[in-house]
Amino acid sequence: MTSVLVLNGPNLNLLGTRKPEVYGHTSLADVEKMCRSEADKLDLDLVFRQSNHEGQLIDWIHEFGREVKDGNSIGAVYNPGAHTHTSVALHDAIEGAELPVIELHISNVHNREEFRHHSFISPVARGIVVGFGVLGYTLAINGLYQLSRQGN
Ligand code: CA2
Repeated sequence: MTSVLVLNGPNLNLLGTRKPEVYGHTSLADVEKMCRSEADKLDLDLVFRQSNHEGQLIDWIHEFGREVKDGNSIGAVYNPGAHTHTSVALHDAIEGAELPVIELHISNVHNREEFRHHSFISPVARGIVVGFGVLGYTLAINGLYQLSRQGN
């Protein structure tokens, strides 16, 4: 079965435990359930991962770049967390692995602090979903699926 990777960066394991006014009340485990239900509808196998470590995230991006090349995956929905605003290494990993990525943010980063307005990931993303809360994860899976079907 073809897979979709949903990747979460640093501190997203805290989802639903603090800052509900920004990120809502849903836990990462609940987000995984929502993603699994969306993937099931599209006949995709969900691979759901989170890490607080940049190198681990880079290794997974490389792994799934190979999976896409081998025809086993459509790519990744990726919430890079604060790495969005800091990481040239993750930008280079996505570009180098040629991994189709939908960049996702739960909050609208553009109506928050200035330092959240710049993304190192956006220039190498196929699409961006911002500000829809955790609903964005299912929208992004669907969008990535549609793009892959169009051969984009
Ligand atoms: O809005 C998003 O999804 C972000 O990617 C979340 C990141 C933030 O650095 C980005 O600017 C926008 C933060 C993820 C940490 O999430 C927490 C959840 C609960 C409590 C504390 C942090």
